[in-house]
Amino acid sequence: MALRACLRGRRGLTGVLSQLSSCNSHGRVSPVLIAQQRNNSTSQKIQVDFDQSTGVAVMRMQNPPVNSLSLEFLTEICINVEKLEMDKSCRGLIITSDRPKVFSAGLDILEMYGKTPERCAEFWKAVQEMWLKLYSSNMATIAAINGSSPAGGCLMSLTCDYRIMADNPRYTIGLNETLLGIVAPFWFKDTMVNTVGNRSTELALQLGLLYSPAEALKVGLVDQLVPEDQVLTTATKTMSKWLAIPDHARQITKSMMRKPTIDRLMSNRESDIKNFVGFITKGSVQKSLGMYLEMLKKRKA
Ligand code: CO8
Repeated sequence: MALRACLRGRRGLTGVLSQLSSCNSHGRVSPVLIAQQRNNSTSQKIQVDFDQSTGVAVMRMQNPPVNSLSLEFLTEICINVEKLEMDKSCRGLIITSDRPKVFSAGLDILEMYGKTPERCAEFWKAVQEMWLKLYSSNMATIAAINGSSPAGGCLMSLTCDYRIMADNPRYTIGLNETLLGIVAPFWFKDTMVNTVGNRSTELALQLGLLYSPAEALKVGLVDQLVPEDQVLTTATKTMSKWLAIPDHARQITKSMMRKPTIDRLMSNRESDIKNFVGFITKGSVQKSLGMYLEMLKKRKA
């Protein structure tokens, strides 16, 4: 992957220099230029605003009510990330939510409840695909976590290079799978270990811990807390720091850190899908999921 990063040769130092040369005398990019170069694309569930003058795309998830990751939504995410990845002028990606109070509720539980093994397999392949695309991205990636982010939502933010969360004690983040009577697969676990270390992951996964923003910061699950209305602006400012590093050096370093984890899933994709389907279609697991869904509805009532 490091080689791929090199060969694809995202802008690198030359890119940084050419970007500087398009600035005015105060070092700012002209607003006219920004307006001309902004490149937006919207699918039903995702809004992407790509500013060519900065090389940064903002991807907003808008899948009501809680940005749960269904097969359809995961597919849209993958297509959009792939498009940005192919566009060499896009160097940074900020992922955020357009929904109030929720970044993402994680995997769509309805995709795992009462579905055929074939459909479950297709769904799980899409979950793997999203993780692979984001975790191995050559772009610098920042999660602007402007709401709760349990389970798959937490995983999604863990694929990013940096996490900024709204400092609102009502929000939580964590891999809470055991609370649903299900088990986070090895690559969820590996991603968390790579972020917060073995001991914190062991506690978090066994107990299905959902952390408040302050607790998440303390354990290293997020990197920074800011007032809710500053999540996106802080992410944008932070991104310029990441993009000041020559791309090839940053990409090769990222690849060096993440490659063993990615390779592990790549060489076990089929068996991981089989494990998931075998596990999720078990009667006892289906019962747990059914009870959890009921609990969600009751809590609302
Ligand atoms: N999937 C499907 N529907 C969901 C989900 C979800 N993940 N989360 C919420 N919903 C539904 C609710 O049931 C509710 O539906 P309805 O309107 O029909 O009653 C609607 O969305 C709105 O939910 P809330 O009223 O609860 O919304 P709030 O804004 O009050 O709260 C939260 C938002 C905090 C996100 C809350 O909804 C919540 O805690 N949701 C559950 C989150 C969760 O536990 N997700 C785990 C999913 S499993 C996963 O991601 C990894 C699985 C790994 C599998 C490994 C197997 C081997």
